[in-house]
Amino acid sequence: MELAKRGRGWTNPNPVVGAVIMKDGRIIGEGYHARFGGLHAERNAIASLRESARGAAMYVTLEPCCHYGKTPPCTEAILEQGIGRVVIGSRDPNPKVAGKGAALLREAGVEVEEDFLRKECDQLNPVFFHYITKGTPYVVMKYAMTLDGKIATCTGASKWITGEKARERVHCLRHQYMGIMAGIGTVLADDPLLNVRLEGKKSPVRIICDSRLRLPKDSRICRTAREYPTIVAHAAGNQETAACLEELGIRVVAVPDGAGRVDLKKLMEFLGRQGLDSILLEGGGELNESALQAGIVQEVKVFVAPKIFGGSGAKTPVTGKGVALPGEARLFSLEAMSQVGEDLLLEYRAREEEQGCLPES
Ligand code: AOF
Ligand code: ZN
Repeated sequence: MELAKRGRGWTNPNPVVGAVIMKDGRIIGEGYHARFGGLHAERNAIASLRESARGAAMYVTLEPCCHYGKTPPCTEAILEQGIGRVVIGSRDPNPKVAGKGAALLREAGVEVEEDFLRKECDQLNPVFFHYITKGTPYVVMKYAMTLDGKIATCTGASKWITGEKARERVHCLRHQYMGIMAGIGTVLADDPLLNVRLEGKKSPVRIICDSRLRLPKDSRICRTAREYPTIVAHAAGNQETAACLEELGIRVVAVPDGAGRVDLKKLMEFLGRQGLDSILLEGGGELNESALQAGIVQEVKVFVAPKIFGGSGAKTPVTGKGVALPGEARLFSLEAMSQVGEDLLLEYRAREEEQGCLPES
């Protein structure tokens, strides 16, 4: 699992996978999937061998593939090496694999154990499981708030809520997901770049929801559109403005919902078709509410800063209409909590997602 994590951000839309080969209680080989299109974890582990793996055991976080994709089947390499036992963490919901990898190995006489640390292994790839089965990006709503639930002061100032460590963590998250999405309100208020400013990490595709195409030509998003791929989704923007933005290198798409706003479900289908497996949603409140209402949010990550702003007009993470009764609330399950510098990071999965995305055991 630790090996698998090294591939984070580089393998999308493929999973992160780690593999270890054991013989006589010793690790004789290890590898991970390092980048999209590259060798799979199993083959990298085999490539690292300095001795024969005949009769050895392979521990792998995901069921080995048995299909010809960008690389030949891993099951073939495992059999060639004479590996006698394969211990598998996650099952692979990819229809091309889905149990066929494990079955093929068994039929060839390999001892196969499945569901080993399955829950922990599954947690490595929520994005892959969602995208391979649904075809739409896995959406992570992220925000930072004070103890009293504010994302800005009453004057609108928001720099900064959390400390440096938490802000650095956000940049790591941006590297991990293929897209980053914000509403025009946030862009007009903060003029953000929405890129990654860390050595050796990559930036996501920027997606701006801008119903009426109000994105200013001199915004930092527009000025950097040739450097960082940018998509602007609108509902009722005029042709001329759209053409202007396109000239700056921005991809402009019309996804109207019939009520003058962007249809987020349709936008997710479009982005999925473009190959985007994951999106970090960085609000603000209006877009967050619309995203929740559209049912496109799979995960929520909240940074809580040890401060209080107060102010009845100060912005909160989710605005819009909201629900009328507590019983109508959207429900989430706590997945993890950790301290990042002086701030707290709370990570939640949407309840529907929890039931819907993982393959049956
Ligand atoms: C990976 N890395 O380590 C393993 C994967 O297009 P390909 O040939 O790279 O195959 C991608 C599929 O292979 C992927 O959807 C998953 O089902 C399976 N296993 N993929 O990218 C790996 N073991
Ligand atoms: Zn493979």
